[in-house]
Amino acid sequence: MFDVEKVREDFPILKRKIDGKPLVFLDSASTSQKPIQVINAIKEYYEMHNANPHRSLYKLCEEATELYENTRKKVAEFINAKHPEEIIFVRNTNEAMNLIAHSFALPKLHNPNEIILSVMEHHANIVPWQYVRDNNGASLKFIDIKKDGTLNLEQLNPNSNTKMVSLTNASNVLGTINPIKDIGKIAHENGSLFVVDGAQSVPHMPIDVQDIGCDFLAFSGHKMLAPMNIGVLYGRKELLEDMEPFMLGSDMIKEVTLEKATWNDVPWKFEAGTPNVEGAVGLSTAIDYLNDLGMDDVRKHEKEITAYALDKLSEIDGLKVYGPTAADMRGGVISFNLAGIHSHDLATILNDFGIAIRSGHHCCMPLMKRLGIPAAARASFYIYTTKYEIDALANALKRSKAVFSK
Ligand code: 7TS
Repeated sequence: MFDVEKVREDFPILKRKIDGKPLVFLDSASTSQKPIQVINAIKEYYEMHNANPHRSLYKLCEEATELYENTRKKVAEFINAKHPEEIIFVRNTNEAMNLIAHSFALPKLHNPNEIILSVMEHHANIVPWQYVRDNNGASLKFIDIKKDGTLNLEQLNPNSNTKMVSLTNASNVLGTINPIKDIGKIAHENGSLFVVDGAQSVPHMPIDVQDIGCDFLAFSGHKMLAPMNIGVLYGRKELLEDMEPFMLGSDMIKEVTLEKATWNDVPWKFEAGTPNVEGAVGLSTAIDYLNDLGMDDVRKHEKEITAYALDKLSEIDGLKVYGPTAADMRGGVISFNLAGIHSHDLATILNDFGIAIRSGHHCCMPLMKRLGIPAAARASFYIYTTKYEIDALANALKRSKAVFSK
């Protein structure tokens, strides 16, 4: 049985006060807070097992290697990948997208090939493809959104030149959850690869790469209870084997002479240099934590909080929420503007109440332009978010409005 108060006890930071007021952390879409289990696992790693993995035969090295490689297996199970070798450790979603762009798209796509994206993408899923376009002549097409903040899928319409469709599973601004399984089917019927940005979905709902049928999935550990600088690129094994390496040096090499080098097998071919074992240990513990809660219950809790928040925010005059109106069509983020107040001012005032929200363009400048706004405020939720925190947000927003109307 999911018990939010019990969950909160595991997060030391949630006991913090901000200028004497209890912290209300509503910025989990930027990065999640970390439970004590993850913090302790990292501490134990450094106290007991630290060594550079894959390199030597002594006990500590064996242990560090096992911790790192066992996390790969755990991640594979978590997203139901067929093989652990399909899991590449990267720093974050941005790096995962760069890896696909450099190792797959740059060498394999060219004019007149097309990549389909959407206007709701995070810069991480736009800028690497612009680089590909500018360096190999491929073209980009952007699917628009409809009035309700969902994708206009009539515009998907791939043609014989469309080689890749890359879309977010859940928008970090609109909250929209896209029908990726249906989109993947259309992409594959056309012979296009399907890339999914899972930064805002993998931490929040059950994700099964075989069921979705995607070719690549990118996500960040730091948004799902793990530390920063450990992320994942899932890729189908046949594709990874046929791709060029991304970064060159040490662990990704099989043999080097002064004349040439040969590459290690997948996945190590894509992991140059000393890896982030501490991050892997944290990610492994984070996945255990989420599995213990159950990803269905994680989603259920967030849907309930989102529905409650949509309801509470709708009571505030002059407050406009962006994205779908129904909580089942959204992840746990709500972006909004309050008439006459810039989102940065709003975030500053809310900070005085101990409330942490994000403001600005959320690394989605093209979407801001499409919505005709310079910026938005955003509250985002996770397993530790409570209804009383939403009440605190709604009350603080009402007070902010009063301050500004003076
Ligand atoms: N894709 C989406 C949909 C995201 O929301 C983010 C981060 C990224 C990619 C990039 O993740 P990173 O770990 O590589 O940075 N989004 C946010 C956000 O909404 N606020 O801060 C970071």
